[in-house]
Amino acid sequence: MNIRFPFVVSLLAIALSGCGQKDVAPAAATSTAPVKAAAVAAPAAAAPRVIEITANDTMKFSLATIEAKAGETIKIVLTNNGTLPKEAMGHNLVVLKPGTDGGAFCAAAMTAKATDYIPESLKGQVVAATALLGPRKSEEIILKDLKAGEYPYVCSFPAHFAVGMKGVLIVK
Ligand SMILES: [Cu+2]
Repeated sequence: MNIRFPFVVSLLAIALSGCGQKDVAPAAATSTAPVKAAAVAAPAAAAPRVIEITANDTMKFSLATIEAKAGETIKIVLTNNGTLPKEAMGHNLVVLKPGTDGGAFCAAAMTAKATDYIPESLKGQVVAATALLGPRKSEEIILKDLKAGEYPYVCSFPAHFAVGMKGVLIVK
């Protein structure tokens, strides 16, 4: 474990930097606008569609299905509207790769409290995840240039998946 951990971290770092480069690429090709417009053109790169999802003390996401188009970029904003403390009723939103078994992921996550219930060994199955949110906290994730597929999403706080805190992002 002592030996493997830094290795895993450096692999993650490589994977993340790879994503970063990919993210930068598609943005540039839009503007050959006249001089006057150019001044305001820079921030106008297509804003992602925003999808608001709430969670609360009843352990359900407000949306169990999200639909998107292939190539689309979406921003998912998770808000925990509950009142119970994070240690008892934290919520996250973890988007998993198509074909991932959300139940198995969450079973492994139960013992991963130290990493906010994202098991190190299964990070390769995660497309994106919010932090674990306490009451009245909110966090967003951005999913760029989505590929077609069905992406399960879960709350990996212990037992929340079993109660039904899950959904699917369908990209066509
Ligand atoms: Cu939850």
